[in-house]
Amino acid sequence: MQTNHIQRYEDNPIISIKDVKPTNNNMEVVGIFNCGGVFFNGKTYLICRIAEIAISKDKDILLVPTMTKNGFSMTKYNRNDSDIDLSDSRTVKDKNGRVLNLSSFSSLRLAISEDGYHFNVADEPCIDTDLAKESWGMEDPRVAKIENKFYITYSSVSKNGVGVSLAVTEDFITFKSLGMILPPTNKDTVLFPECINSKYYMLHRPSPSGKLGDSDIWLSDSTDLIHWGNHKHLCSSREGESWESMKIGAGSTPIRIPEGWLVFYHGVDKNERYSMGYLLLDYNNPYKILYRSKTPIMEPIMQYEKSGFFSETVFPCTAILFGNKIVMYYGAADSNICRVDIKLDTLLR
Ligand code: MAN
Repeated sequence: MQTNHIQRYEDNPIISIKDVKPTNNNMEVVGIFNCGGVFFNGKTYLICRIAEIAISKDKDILLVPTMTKNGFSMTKYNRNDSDIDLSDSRTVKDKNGRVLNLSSFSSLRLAISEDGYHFNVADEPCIDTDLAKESWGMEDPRVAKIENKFYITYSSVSKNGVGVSLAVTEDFITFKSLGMILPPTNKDTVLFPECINSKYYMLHRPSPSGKLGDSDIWLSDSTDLIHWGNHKHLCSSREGESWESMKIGAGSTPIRIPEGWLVFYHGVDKNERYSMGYLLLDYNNPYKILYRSKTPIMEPIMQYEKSGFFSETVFPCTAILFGNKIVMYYGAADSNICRVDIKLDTLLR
């Protein structure tokens, strides 16, 4: 179903597994999905998350790749082992629910398009894996253009947890890592593209692991993009039967529109179904929420969103404003990248 303001591209997905070359002959690409991107010098640049598993000759054995200084090391898990839990396709857990490993390894590669529909995906990662913090992979990039540089926030995953790292590029050819800016457990971090009252701002999503607190959206500020403070809780997941009862996380880089800052975010329900909503934040004081969508503006309803490496998922990371229209590139079922065009006037009406 399409609504008045949401127009999915009819030939979705626009980038899929077949467009991606595996890292080597022992690996199989299982997804190209959550991507951060911008429109720059007439081209669309997307930094895409590529997930790969190791090819196993024995169907009962799951081989999990992790990065070491000598290349990939494979950890073997027997799918019939009753001591491990593979019920979530993304992880290998023990019987107590502790994550022993991710089931795939993710890296970040650049995809470039002249027309916004046809993309070429690079064969190599654009940002190197840092073994100290990313031996389990790099995930879910977002890009913000700030003062003529492009800043990339992404999740760094290792056995020590998931934190948020920052990298910068001026040309999408050379990239410089600026280190981890938020320690575990944190992800879903988007930078505001402009300073507000001489400070940089970001939205992020800490996940308290105990029984106190929820996985909600927070807002922080900084004077140098590296050191962040003034942490404040911005908005909560909604309780009960809601489409966003379990957790929420910022999706795309905030867009400045006349009404304020427009931010698309994902909400997860109790069945781990990922849908999309939006927030409108005050332009001068982003701590003030002017509007929050009550119902999802997009849910996983198409086959390519309902079924994949992690099913029932739409995951927005890129929204680009062209006149009165937003062009969004989103991850579908942790398998593909899709495009949806969103008409602003009907969305905000
Ligand atoms: C988590 C992240 C995302 C992923 C969703 C759905 O939020 O790991 O990368 O898309 O789960 O699996």
